Amino acid sequence: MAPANVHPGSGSPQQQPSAERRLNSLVRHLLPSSPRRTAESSSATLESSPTMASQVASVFAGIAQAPEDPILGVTVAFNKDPNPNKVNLGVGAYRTEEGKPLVLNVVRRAEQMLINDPTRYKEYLPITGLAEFNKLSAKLIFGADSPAILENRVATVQCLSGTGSLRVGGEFLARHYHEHTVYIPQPTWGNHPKVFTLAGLKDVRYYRYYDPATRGLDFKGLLEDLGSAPNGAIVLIHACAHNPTGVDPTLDQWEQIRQLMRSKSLLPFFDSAYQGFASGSLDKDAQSVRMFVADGGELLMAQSYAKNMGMYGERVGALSIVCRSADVASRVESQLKLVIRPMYSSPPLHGPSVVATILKDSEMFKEWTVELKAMADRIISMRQQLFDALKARGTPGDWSHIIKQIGMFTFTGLTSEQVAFMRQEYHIYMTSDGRISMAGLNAKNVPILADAIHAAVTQLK
Ligand code: PGU
Repeated sequence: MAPANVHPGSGSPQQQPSAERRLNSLVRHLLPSSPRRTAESSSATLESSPTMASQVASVFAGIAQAPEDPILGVTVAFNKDPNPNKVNLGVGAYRTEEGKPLVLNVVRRAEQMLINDPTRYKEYLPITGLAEFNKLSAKLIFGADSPAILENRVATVQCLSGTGSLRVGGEFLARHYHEHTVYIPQPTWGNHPKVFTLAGLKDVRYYRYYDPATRGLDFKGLLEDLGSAPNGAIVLIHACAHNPTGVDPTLDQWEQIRQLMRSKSLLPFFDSAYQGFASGSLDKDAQSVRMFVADGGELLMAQSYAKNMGMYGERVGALSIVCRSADVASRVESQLKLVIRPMYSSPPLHGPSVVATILKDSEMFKEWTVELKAMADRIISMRQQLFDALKARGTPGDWSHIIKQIGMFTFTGLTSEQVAFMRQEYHIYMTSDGRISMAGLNAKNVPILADAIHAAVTQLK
């Protein structure tokens, strides 16, 4: 019988590495034997024949199929739908009135400037990232005249967008903070509990936040739950434009939350993914954070430029830890480096260079705020259009929460059955909790959405 495992260029069976020979002999052993092998089949080897390779048990054979992500999986399903009129209101990503993703003009301009600069290299950044970007990011969220910045007691490290900032902050706390209980709002962005648990903060608990009856803040429940939290517990707070509910505390309520938290030494961990998107003003959307900094206490801040600068895929963000003194901040930074180095060594260069170019130039900064406000305003006008469209149809229910809620999302109150019905019948995609990304709406698809909601609430009660 001719040798069964000669691969073109691989030499005689004797010259093959022994592991490969053993594998090929295993393949021969597992395959049904044929007394008369043709020259073609006899020349097949493990590498050249996927069908043969697939008959060897994989070392990963026992792995279960993982479910799709509840948010990003909506886009996966949307992309598979061939219907030309489909609408994606799942992921929180801005779309223009024409339904297209947007790169801000000011971002294009900054990128062009960077490309035209022959002095720029692609060297590694330090573990902590681009120093200029870090300083500017802290100023953006805390305010240029923030006492914490002026007193040099903020440790800021560049991270992989908001998610990476939360993760690095979580791991830092798991290593160096005495309390591992973290409270997150009910409901919250679905990744929060996973990020914290995997960062080593294993005791994740919920505090009441949203009241489905009023479609507003459950302020009493929030105060009760934080009031009974163990002293020193970490509390995750959405700085503005709460995801998914679009419900934020008033300034007066923030002040009460601050007093309660400080009285129990609860450690605030702010997540700021939407600065500028709630009101259109960067300063206004940072008010909650600045109240907590003004009292001199400590906190963590995870910042993302995904939405407000449209830098989604560039993964630009920062983690700041506000400390009591410059000395503590410097030691905190040294420990943050030990969290980051074995995780991804150092962060990417392009995104933060673009952001820093914009933040440090007053004229470009101004241009950014105008573009940001235009995005926020378009979203606000979509709220009104959707509300009006439902009113015009006489859709049962009170839909005023659509115009009361703020930020990128409306938490519609639609049930998961109604959501499934709208996907099936109208090719409208949203997360199963009934959240819709207002940024995905435009004058063309608002009537389609309103028809779908009307049908869903009248047919499936
Ligand atoms: N925190 C909150 C409250 C968020 O809503 C998001 C993104 C992040 C952090 C993370 O943002 P990155 O800066 O991109 O890491 N939430 C969006 C985007 C899709 C997703 O789930 O990541 C959303 O649709 O909820």
